[in-house]
Amino acid sequence: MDTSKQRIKIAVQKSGRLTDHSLDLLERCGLKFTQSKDQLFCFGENMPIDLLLVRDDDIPGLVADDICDLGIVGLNVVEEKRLGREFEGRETLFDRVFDLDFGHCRLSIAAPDETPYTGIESLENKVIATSYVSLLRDFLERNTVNADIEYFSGAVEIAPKLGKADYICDLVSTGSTLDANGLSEVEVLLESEAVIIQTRAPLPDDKQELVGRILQRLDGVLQVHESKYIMLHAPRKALDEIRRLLPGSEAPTVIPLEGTNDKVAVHAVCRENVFWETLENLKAAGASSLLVLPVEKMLV
Ligand code: PRT
Ligand code: ZN
Repeated sequence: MDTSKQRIKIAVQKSGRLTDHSLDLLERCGLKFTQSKDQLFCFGENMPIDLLLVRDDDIPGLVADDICDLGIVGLNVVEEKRLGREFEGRETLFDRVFDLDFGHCRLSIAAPDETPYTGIESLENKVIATSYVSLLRDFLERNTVNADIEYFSGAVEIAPKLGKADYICDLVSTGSTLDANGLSEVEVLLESEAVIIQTRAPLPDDKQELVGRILQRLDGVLQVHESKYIMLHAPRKALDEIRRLLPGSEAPTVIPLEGTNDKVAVHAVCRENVFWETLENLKAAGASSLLVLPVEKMLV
């Protein structure tokens, strides 16, 4: 008997922006894994739930083809695949179950700063470089704009400088990549975040029950945001940047530090997990004496 058939497989990004958050979320659902030597597979130790670690672009296909039962991937990738199949007249074979509240970004059209942009009609007969051909095509069709789509697999932001395109269409999160390349956002096509998708293939009862259980746990974890209390010292002039970097925090408490005018203590409740990367970014912005504490109870 092939016991692997009864195990749930979840496709997760192997190495990228969604990896830490995806694994963290699954661990918070009480799942424990051991990683295989080739690092492509994580065996579920305490439940028959395994992970396949793959490139994010492959996740919708693996779920659609029923190789994985569930997948965690950006809505941008899901929508690109869904629309790509729709344009080819093929059915979408996965369902978006719910949004996971991390990996936030948006797919936007950006113009070189010197380009006069007066509205969507400015795109008429222009060339737009993107890796998101289907999402862009859908947007142009919905707005009855004729423009040429130039496929770029990466480094889309340099296309105008290379003389390959008039505009670009790419993911934006902080906007610093656009700034660094003299580009400004002119249209937002899609607001994206990580989502969980499920295969449409019918599952045997025991597997369906297990998928139901894991989705229920995920839902429970998402409802209780894992808040952290963060304390740090910062130069007063870095406060705006530090506020921007604090993940999911509302107005932080700013306290003057005895014996100095230019430094303050900042205390904030962050309603998202605080990763090392965030602490490193805060430090680079001038913060020191960083302390992150778990929040046990909160009454707001
Ligand atoms: O190797 P693999 O194919 O798995 O990874 P990848 O390189 O395709 O993806 P990765 O890890 O870069 O991103 C995975 C997912 O994270 C994306 O599909 C989005 O859903 C989400 N995400 C969130 C982002 C960003 N934010 C983001 N800022 N994906 C990419 N970017 C890039 C963007 O393409 C641009 O180059 O970051 C740059 C812009 O960032 P800012 O902060 O300068 O605006
Ligand atoms: Zn990718």
